Amino acid sequence: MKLHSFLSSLKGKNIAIIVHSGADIDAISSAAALYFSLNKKFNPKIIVPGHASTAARILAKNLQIPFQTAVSPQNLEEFNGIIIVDLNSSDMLGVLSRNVLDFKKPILLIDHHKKSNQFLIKSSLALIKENAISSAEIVLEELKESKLNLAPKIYSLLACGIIADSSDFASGSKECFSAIAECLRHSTLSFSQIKELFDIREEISEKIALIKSAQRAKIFGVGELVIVTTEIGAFEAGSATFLVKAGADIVFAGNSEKGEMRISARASSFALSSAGIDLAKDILSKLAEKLKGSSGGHSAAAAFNGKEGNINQALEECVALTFEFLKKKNPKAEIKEYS
Ligand SMILES: [Mn+2]
Repeated sequence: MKLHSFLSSLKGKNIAIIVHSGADIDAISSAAALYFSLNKKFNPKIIVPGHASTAARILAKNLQIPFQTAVSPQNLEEFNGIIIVDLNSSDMLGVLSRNVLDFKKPILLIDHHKKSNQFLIKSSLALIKENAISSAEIVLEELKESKLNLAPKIYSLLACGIIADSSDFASGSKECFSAIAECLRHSTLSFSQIKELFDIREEISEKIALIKSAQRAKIFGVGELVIVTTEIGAFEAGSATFLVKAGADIVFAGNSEKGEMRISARASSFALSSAGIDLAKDILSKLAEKLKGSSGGHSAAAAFNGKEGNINQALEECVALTFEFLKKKNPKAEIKEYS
């Protein structure tokens, strides 16, 4: 009942719901589910530091989710409390990290990432379930326990978060499947209609970007694993997911422009089970150390953000770190490039 006790501790109605920079579907759908269930009694506002992902923007357009982006530090004093969703490390708050760290009123944190060493708050109000597949599942439990009246739209939203963070149920748990069953029971939409709410292939530019990511792929083999890197102007997360669906086991898709370098990494369930790799911990956190950037995510899906630089070198570094990891498991492993 953390949400319930947080709400009763507030001394006013203004609540900021803050997600991570580069907000993904799980982040925006969890934030929106909170927004639409609180907006009758409270005055919530969704804030995305930096930018939201393409898929998140499509979902927000389709379900009229009001959110504002913060491109520079922002005074948060007008709020009586903050709910942070889908992150627990201060660097994932981007431009707002200092503002949140300085915030003295109640903060509730709902997340399913591994507890980072830059953990945001000391408060007992942190609600972290590292075994949950998505933040949406945790939000669903909290909303139900708070006895709020949940409209069908809220169930559709939470279903989006579960579908996206489980990579279409490539990973899942019994809690995750029972949560999606519950969402589908109460939503007015079918499973495929829900998936269409955040389908990035609805625009031609995105379809072409995904196909180009395959055209530009560099392909490496280590034992049974296929590692792919690609440089793409945008949609790096969508491209990485697409290339895993196309057959790659480990993908690094990146770009570097406008002062920023971004790399999205995805792994197949075969890579997770056969190599035991954790992309966030074993690869991108090490890249972040080398390139002085930041990283976050999970074993199968992770992201790196850094300063603009040579993207090809950074992608080569990702492959080298992956090979180094695989070689520790099997000293006889060799790497081969397929051209
Ligand atoms: Mn998530």
